[in-house]
Amino acid sequence: MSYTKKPLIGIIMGSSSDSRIMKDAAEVLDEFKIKHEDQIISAHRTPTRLEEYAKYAEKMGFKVIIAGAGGAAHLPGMIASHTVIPVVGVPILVYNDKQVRLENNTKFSAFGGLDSLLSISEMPTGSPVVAVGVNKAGNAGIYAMKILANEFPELKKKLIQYKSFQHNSVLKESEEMKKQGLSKFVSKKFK
Ligand code: RP5
Repeated sequence: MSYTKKPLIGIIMGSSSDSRIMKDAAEVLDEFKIKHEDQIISAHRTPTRLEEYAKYAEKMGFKVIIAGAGGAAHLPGMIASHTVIPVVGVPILVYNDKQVRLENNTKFSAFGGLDSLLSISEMPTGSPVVAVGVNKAGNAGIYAMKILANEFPELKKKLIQYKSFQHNSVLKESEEMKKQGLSKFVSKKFK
């Protein structure tokens, strides 16, 4: 079995308006050449499709499902209730730009993403879904990769390399800060 040819990860989201956030998960997986399949499944607007998708994911042999949703974010939990495939939930700060906005109503969600986070993380005992931080779809991609790495030693190696890359970039930045002094460092980096 090859993770580069057959999709072993399903990425789903509740609305096209989630796609700008969810693409971060896809980008991480693309970077590591992990094939994934992406779809829009709405727990509320297409409830029957949700059940079908869970069966489809099992048939496809997906190892992980990354599910993003905003507001009353039921998608990750409902998918998890229909399958034993591990689900990583991405709480999304609802963008709401599909609706006509009232003047000055440029706010995204009344609860700033906490609504989605709690909807996803507060699953009942016995039906777990893991949740990454609000809008942290990239982390969901890395987490899914970690699950796959249990089966693919090559991916484990890549994750170790990624860790040392992170380590080295912090060291590099720290060296710059030490050399330039804090004020100069800030004005150069965040100009
Ligand atoms: C949720 O409702 C979706 O996940 C989305 O974040 C939110 C708003 O959806 P749209 O009104 O933008 O389609 O189901």
